[in-house]
Amino acid sequence: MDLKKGKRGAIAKAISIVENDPKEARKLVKKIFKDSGNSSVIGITGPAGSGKSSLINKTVIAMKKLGTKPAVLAIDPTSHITGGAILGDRVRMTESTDSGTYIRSIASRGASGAISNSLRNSIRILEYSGFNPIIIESVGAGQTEVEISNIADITVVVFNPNTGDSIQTIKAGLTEIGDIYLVNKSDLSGTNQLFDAVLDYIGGTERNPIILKTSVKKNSGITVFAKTLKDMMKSKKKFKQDKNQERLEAELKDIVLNNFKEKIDGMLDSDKIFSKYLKKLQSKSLDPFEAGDKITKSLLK
Ligand SMILES: Nc1nc2c(ncn2[C@@H]2O[C@H](COP(=O)(O)OP(=O)(O)O)[C@@H](O)[C@H]2O)c(=O)[nH]1
Ligand SMILES: [Mg+2]
Repeated sequence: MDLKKGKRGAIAKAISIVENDPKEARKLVKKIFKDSGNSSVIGITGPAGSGKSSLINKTVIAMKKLGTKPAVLAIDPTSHITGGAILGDRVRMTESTDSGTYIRSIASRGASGAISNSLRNSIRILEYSGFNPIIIESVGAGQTEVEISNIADITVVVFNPNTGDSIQTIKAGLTEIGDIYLVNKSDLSGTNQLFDAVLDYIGGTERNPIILKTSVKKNSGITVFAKTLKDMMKSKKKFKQDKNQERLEAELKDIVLNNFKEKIDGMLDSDKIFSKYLKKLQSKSLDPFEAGDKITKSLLK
């Protein structure tokens, strides 16, 4: 029951299991599932280098002071390639780790578009261990920020003024997802222009998101941000149940589709119809779509 007590080693082990060992992961999820789904999930997204990790490092300390018990999962799509990013995050986040917050980098695996199973279950582990909120850091790279808003109860988008493409980023879809927009690095010039631009593009929308300036360097705006998050955790509580139900539906579909995919993948290798139409394709008497349709039809019979 070390996991329930929030023991660091037990959590680390459990997350490794859901990342690497599907069989053990099933046993684990069976044990903890009933006690999950009760923490606020805060997604923090934005371009690489916008200061998400630095900001989280400070924010969790402020949130602890406000009486919450945050944990952090940093999803880094590049971490499995170089490993460097993990170290970067770890180093930058040591301050908050020392204060007793659980922080971990996890690889975002799986097909693009699919929130990986391991992320869902890592969140469950942290919920079971008594953490609330669970903060997810994800690099805004195309699909991921949209995805993060699917699992997060609160979505935070981080911009900063020293990147010329910030306005482009704002236009490119991030306008829809944020509950809070941060203009971080507000110690740099261009902050007010960017703040005004964000206000113009996003502030007037019906959702009425909150827009704040923060600077990790100057340690300004962090307390306000932490307080805003805490208040929002409370105010969003009434939507949590509905969101959970939707997420479970999406997860169930994922699992069923995956099961089918694996099953059928195995069947195709020895399927006569498949090899028949493969030959026709290879000899160019059918095009790929035609061959695909024929095989699919025969499988669904
Ligand atoms: N000037 C300034 N630099 C910052 C601020 N916050 C973060 N940085 C720097 O921006 C760089 C990227 O920060 P990081 O937290 O790794 O960004 P992430 O990729 O979004 O997680 C680092 O060199 C930080 O020291 C800030 O408020 N002001
Ligand atoms: Mg980071």
